[in-house]
Amino acid sequence: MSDLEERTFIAIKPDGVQRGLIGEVIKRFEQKGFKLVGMKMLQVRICNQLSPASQELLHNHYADLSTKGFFPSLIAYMSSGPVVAMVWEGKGVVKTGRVMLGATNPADSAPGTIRGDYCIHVGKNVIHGSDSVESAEQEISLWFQPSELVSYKSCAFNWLYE
Ligand code: IDP
Ligand code: MG
Repeated sequence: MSDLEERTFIAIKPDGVQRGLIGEVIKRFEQKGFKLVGMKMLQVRICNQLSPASQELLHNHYADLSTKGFFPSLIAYMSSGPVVAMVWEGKGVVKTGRVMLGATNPADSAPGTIRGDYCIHVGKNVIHGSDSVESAEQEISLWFQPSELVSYKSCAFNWLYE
């Protein structure tokens, strides 16, 4: 796979959806030049095993944090409303995506970043982004079926890349 086809998993968390930030997040990634190759809205429900998105998804997604004291509240937060799950593609999109998000704790996120501009508390930090190429691949396969992702050449490609 070409490095121009690097992919990352970005999710607008329930607070970001409720606060009307879906368009703002998409706008920032689009304007940067990254390409949207998958997107869906879903709600992870706590009690409904028939839901397309079960809590197991969140337990897998945040498996590395399962021993943290805030883990139960993190799962409750992520289940508290719809999320918008997306896959964005482009050169360096994992690392640059993290820079665009800002630090985990919005108190430390620089102005100009999404978390720096739109939130205050670490437990309501509006957006998720993969932290490495490996975790991106794992998260994308957790949240999306291969058939839900598209491959296409952007008409802006030659104006973005040398
Ligand atoms: P990240 O989202 O920047 O990758 P992680 O350390 O992977 O940060 O933590 C995942 C999510 O867990 C954070 O985005 C935040 O929503 C939540 N979280 C992390 N640390 C805390 C904390 O100390 N208190 C409450 N929630 C936290
Ligand atoms: Mg993380």
